[in-house]
Amino acid sequence: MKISIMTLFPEMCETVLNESVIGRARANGKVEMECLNIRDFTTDKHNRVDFAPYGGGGGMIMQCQPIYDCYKHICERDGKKPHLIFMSPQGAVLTQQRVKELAQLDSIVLLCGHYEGVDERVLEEIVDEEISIGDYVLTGGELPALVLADAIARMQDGVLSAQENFMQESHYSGLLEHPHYTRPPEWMGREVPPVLLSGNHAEIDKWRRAQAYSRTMERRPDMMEKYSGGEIVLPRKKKD
Ligand code: 4FM
Repeated sequence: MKISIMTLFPEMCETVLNESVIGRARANGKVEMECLNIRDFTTDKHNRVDFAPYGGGGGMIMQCQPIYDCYKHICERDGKKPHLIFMSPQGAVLTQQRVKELAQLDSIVLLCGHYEGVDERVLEEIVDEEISIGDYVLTGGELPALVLADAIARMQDGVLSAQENFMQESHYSGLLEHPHYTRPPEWMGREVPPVLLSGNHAEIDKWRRAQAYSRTMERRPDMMEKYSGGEIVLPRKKKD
């Protein structure tokens, strides 16, 4: 999987992508990521990439030419037309289901807008899909692109540890997570639930599953409805 980010702020993206789990995955060749500076592709003699909107109103609009030439560069270099996603609040809201589907593709380009918008004509010409990370407005598409890149990267083979993969594939998936605890056993008068210290793995599993259900029921009843449509694993009743 190769993810290319088209942005006016490539250093911001590189910095984030070189850290932590994704940074390690890149270094180990588990995912390929690159950040392209849209400004490098402008043909404007003053290196401009944006102008005032036709029809007036405030702000600046990103021009077609540098964005189109940047995408064309990727296409010609790689000899294919990778799936291009434009990050914007007008897009379909991202779900883990869509992340899993996108994670199967072999190359993706993420286009980050900035300022007041992007000229609609280049969007019509090159965008395959428009995705939003949620119903709020940011100053640009970089943070959303990094969110999507992170979500896709962690689905690739070898990025998560065996333990982390197990958690993801476990029967709790589709529910919120159970609470987690680590040392010490008592902190500021708060004790770790004793079952977790019992060493009884069947009981621990039962407790965690019950916690996942009650949290989901309480905090995200909408998720519970969807989950009920899938595989239901109710906490086992105790045998008499
Ligand atoms: C996007 C600003 C394009 C300017 C943005 C342009 C967003 C979101 C978002 C801000 N993107 N999910 N929410 N983008 O707020 O994806 Cl030109």
